Amino acid sequence: MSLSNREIADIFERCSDMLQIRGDNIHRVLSYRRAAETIRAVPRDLRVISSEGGLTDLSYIGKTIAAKIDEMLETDQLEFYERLRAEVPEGLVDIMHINGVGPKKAKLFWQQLDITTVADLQAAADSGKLAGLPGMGAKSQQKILDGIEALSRQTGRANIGDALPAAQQILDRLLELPEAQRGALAGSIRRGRETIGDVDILVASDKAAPIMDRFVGMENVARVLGHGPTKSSVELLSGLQVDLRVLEMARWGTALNYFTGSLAHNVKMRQIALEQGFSLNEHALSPVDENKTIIESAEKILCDSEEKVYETLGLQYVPPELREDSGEIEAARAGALPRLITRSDIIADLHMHSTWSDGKNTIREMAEACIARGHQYMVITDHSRSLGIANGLSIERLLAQAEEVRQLNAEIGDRIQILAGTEMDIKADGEMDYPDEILAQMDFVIASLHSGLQQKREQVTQRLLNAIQNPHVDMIGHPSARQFPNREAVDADWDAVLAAAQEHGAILEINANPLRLDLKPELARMAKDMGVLLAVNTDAHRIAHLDLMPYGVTNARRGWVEARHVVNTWDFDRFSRWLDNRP
Ligand code: DGT
Ligand code: CA
Ligand code: CA
Ligand code: ZN
Repeated sequence: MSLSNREIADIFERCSDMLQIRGDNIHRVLSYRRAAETIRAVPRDLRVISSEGGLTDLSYIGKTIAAKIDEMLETDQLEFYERLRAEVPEGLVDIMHINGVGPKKAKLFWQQLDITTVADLQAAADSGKLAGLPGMGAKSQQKILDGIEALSRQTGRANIGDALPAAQQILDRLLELPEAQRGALAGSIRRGRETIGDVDILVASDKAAPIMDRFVGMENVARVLGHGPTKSSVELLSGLQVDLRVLEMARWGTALNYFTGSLAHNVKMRQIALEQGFSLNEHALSPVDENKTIIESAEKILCDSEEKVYETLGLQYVPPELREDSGEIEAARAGALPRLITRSDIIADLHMHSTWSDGKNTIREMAEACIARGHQYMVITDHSRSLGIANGLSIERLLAQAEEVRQLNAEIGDRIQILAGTEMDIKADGEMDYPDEILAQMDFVIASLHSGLQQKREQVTQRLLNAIQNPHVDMIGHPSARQFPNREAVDADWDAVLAAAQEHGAILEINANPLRLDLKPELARMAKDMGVLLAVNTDAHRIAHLDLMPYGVTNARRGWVEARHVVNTWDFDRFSRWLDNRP
């Protein structure tokens, strides 16, 4: 592990906050804050800048800060920060950012009431203790409570890219226990939603106690919210809440079905069960009489698999990603569920970056990594010249890069086909960032929105249409430009965009990065219904990002997408024939 620019900036920001709480000179406080801002805006790796001796050329970075950056680059930590943390409880940083608090009050609460976490603060405000402090009153106390509530709304849902690895790790830990017969993630995380309210885990066992004990005793648990024989809940240090339920193997199917949800899917399932004379809950299918009352004397049907639940009700098995009551039950009844795409259908990645723009690995490294992941072909698509912040390529550099790609392909093309592409900016004024005669020389052209994302619907739609109608553009990257948690999708006339993509044969991307997942499932579903071509790509900026593909596949599955709708399931012959038929 080595610290990224972003992580180094975050550490300086926290140092600044802690110095401010401690009451240090404001110039010192600001020097760290400005350094953090500079680092966030730097388009190049600090490691490279440091190796060139260029750190102190950056604004607001003098010798002291540069030495601290070097220390972090070399040791992955900062002693100054560690010393500050020993002195100022780190939870105060979160407290000072609550609306209505600030550094002075954070310090006051800490010194007068020993408050060091947001939870402490909430408890003190709830019991009226804050109002008695100097400079405080009932009004300011209420304002703080409102601020805490706003904060919890903001951080209320975790991104699946954070929640899934954490959840999987917990499940794996529990399954190490000999008492655990079987385990699964349930709830929204199993359905693959983009954001997760809390994580739901089910374990089958005859002996719940050791499983519950290990769960509440994990080292990353911040608070135990409940610890019982069938259900426990914890809050992790990351803030993520996790529910664990332990049940007997014989009821696994009904339980997993119930706790996977969604609520709306469950409601429909219960209706269907009732129509067939059963009451369905997490424990069993219980026969009912004409008044829908459970017949106690009748034998209940236990299901040890989900398949059995659906089968008993005369339904096709519904994959979790479809369980949103958006037509899946009707389709399951008619035997008309789609054959959803899987990760193994995907044999190429059409969108990735290299050190030529803002990627962390060379073209050769990316190629070797794609080979290791079993891809048959790949496209290098660095940013274009307008995107200065991402070190976008001038025309000269683009052509030089294409040359390098073709040389590498000549060298290792027996192991993977490497195509020379670009992720070209659709500029804010609607122009393409490279002229047609340059695009004509590329193997594959992505066009993406990166700026002007607040523009009005007509303008954004027109920009997307310009790109789709350009005969050299093969694909629109992350079409709505949404980013979790804060960046909303652009406002566009999607009916018009999808229709144009269909007409001109342009591919729309399903970007697999969990912070994007764009097209979103609803739009992906509309697109494939209209016959628009799709592609699921990682948009990798480093080797590790190539492993984000499953998030894109899950997102596609939530859009009812099948392998036949997705071009990077095609073998290379078919894909290159398709390219040959485009300008
Ligand atoms: P989340 O946590 O907000 O991302 O969404 P879910 O779907 O994971 O919701 P959660 O954790 O409250 O509950 C997990 C599943 O349990 C939910 O999808 C359906 C089921 N469930 C929860 N409460 C009820 C209920 O009152 N009735 C029924 N039929 N099912 C429920
Ligand atoms: Ca949940
Ligand atoms: Ca839950
Ligand atoms: Zn990209």
